[in-house]
Amino acid sequence: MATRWLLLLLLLCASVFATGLKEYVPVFEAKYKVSKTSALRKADCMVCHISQDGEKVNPYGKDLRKAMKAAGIRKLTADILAKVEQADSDEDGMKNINEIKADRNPGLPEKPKD
Ligand SMILES: [Ca+2]
Repeated sequence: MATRWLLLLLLLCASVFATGLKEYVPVFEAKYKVSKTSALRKADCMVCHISQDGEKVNPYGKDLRKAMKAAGIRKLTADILAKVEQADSDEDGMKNINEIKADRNPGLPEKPKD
């Protein structure tokens, strides 16, 4: 019986977390006017996360978390996104804002296009 309740609780937590992720995506897409055909749109949650189901975030997600913590808020806003624009979260030599403008994932290091 206890196992069943634990399982139900886990499922509930997982769905709440998944809803949280989905609330962040529109904030990002609205701020940067992400087009329907872009790589960033296709990346969806993976702009910040390593896996669709998890807590794990990529370096861009980590910087956003730090900015939220520093601001004392627990949700993503356009202002928080702006705070990490000048950083190079994935350390590939290109600032986050420039990667986003170039339709590249700011959390995944890529070689600059020639
Ligand atoms: Ca970068």
